[in-house]
Amino acid sequence: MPPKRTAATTRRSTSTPAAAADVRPVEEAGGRLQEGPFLTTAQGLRLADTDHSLKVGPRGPSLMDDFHLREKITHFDHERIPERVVHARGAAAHGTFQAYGNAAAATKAGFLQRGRETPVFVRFSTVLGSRGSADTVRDVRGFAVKFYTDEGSFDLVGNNMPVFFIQDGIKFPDIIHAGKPHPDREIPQAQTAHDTFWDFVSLHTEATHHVMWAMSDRGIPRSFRTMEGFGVHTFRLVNAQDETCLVKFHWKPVAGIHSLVWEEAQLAAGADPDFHRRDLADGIEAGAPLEFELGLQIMPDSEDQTFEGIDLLDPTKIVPEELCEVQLVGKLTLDRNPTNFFAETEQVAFHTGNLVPGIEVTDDPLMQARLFSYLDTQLTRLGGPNFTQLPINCPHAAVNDNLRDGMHQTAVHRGVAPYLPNSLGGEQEPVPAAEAEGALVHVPREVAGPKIRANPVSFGDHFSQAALFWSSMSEVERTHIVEAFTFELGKCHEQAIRERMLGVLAHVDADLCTAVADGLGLPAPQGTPPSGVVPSPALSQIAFAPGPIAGRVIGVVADHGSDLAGIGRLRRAVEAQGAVLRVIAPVGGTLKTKRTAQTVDRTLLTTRSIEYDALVVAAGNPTLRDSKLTVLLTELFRHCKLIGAWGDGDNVLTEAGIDTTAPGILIGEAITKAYTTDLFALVGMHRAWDRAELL
Ligand code: HDD
Repeated sequence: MPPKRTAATTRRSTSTPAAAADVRPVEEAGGRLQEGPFLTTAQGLRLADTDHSLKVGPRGPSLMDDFHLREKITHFDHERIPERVVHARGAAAHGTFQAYGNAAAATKAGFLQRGRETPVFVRFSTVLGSRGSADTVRDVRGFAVKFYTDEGSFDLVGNNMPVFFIQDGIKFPDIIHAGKPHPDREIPQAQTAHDTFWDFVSLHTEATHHVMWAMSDRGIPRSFRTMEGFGVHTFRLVNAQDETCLVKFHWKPVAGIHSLVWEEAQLAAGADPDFHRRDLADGIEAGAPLEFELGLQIMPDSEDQTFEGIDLLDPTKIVPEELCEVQLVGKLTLDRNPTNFFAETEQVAFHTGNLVPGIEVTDDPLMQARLFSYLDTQLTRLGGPNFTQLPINCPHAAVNDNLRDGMHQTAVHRGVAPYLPNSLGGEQEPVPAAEAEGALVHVPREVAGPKIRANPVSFGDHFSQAALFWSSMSEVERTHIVEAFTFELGKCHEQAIRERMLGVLAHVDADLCTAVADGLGLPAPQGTPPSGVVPSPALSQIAFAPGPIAGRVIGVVADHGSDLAGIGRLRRAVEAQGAVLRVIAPVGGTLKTKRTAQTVDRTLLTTRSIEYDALVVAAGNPTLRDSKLTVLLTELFRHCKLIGAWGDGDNVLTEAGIDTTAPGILIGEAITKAYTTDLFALVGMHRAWDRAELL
């Protein structure tokens, strides 16, 4: 059967009145569904053989008239598109945003009104690495959300850190050139532990607050589901009465904010470079959607656009939550994996200029440059101006844009008058809408001043919030920050860069500077750190109460002869929490007793400690011993993760040299309700940080 032709594909361009732009859904586009019983060419011709090129006899040569060979190879030759210039490595998911309905006083944006549910597509990413780089490197994570609202698409293109390296977008190429691999040898990949990055940062002190975040645990999240997201800039909201306020957007993870430790991040980069991508897809597939609440910090739209002395146009500054509460206005649920990575995750195009009525931008000079860059970059990356017609980029609102032609035009537009005004379009010709009809009408604002290249004086404060961040950290978080700076600067070859960066840290905090200097074996310079800094406890990510464990992975070490009934009870309890249980045994296959069986998910050869948030040893094999098991357990111990055993399983821990009296070690008689309750509470705390003192 030839593909069915639709009205859209057969209609010829005439002088009939133009209707809405006629973009064919992909499933109607000439039989491109990749279905049907037979293999065909791109023209739909059925193929008899796709394994042998057309040759003169079995030993060739190949013939020029093999159109199938040429089509197959030509298409393959052009399969790749340029990767994103930044944020090339990413993974994404579909979901919905449910508004709580309490934001109407601040904004008229339709998707934030009561009862609204909006489809979304979210892409998480790292900034510096190439498309094939490892997930767990120390870096900022992108958190880009496309809301397909019925007023048009709104993109909130944020990061997992609320501040940025630079205050003015004109510096973006500089910071990225400094952070990317060195241009001569293209190394190191996906990391900032090298000379050019620290050369730039140490000379460019407005990056100091940002690098405090990047060197903290925020730079190595446990998973996409356990990181915060931030719109970074201050936005302007407009309500139905045309009243405005200034706002900062936050995403709060329901699973809590949790990170890896540095050694895990490094191990994962080798053992499973797809660590975050796999976790995202596996979690969704296992029925544990990712959940985040959208929060707003709402501040008056004051003349000077400051709040409590903080310049709201400076993207290197936060507004501490203790000064301005984050009000939760809706929930994002990511529960569907993409069907095709290239079509969706790779081709999705975000743009900070995709706004809806009720949300406007401010004069933040970083934001202003972004408004240009996001549209521009797609022209190269996606090969022309029609990328909004790609299914993942199609708005769910009706489109009637008078934009015509261009590379890869898939719409068959009607009519002869794609211009305004016209007298030939007939009654259905689009007309500009009024504000009451849903148009985005910019709030009128007076703008005046001399034409200059300069920063406001307030942008000159580069240290007060870096010190605020440091002062808000717990002891263990501070240790991690010191170790991160020491590691990164230790990887620099130029002594002058290390010394200059120590000079910068001396202006943040003397203890921080001394600890890093000690690690580098250098003298600590004197600085003038800010005084009177008031910590913001909300910045620390140490848990004080157990959080949910959905999406977490618990390993159970077992062998033939283990308490399989106990493993069965443990599995049911773990799965009831939305978490995953994996059985690890010396070799693969199935562990069986007469009454029950457990499939082995990993062997000691195919697993590594980074895969587990907790690991328990089953009763029944007290002599189980293997050097790989010892490595597994000692890594978990070092990373302060929960380790448990029931019955005589604790012998295995002792054999491996694990101190079973240390914090975060759970020994029980059997798998009972009480045991699993304690287990989940400890996993919900993420780590037994008290153990760190023993290490
Ligand atoms: Fe950007 C991609 C986030 C500043 C220019 N950016 C990109 C992505 C995220 C961010 C999450 C990946 C989107 C995706 O998944 O496709 N960028 C930010 C944040 C910034 C920021 C939170 C500061 C607050 N970006 C920024 C500046 C510029 C750019 C100042 C240029 C002046 N960003 C780009 C870009 C990218 C991009 C070159 C590369 C791929 C793309 O846009 O679509 O246009």
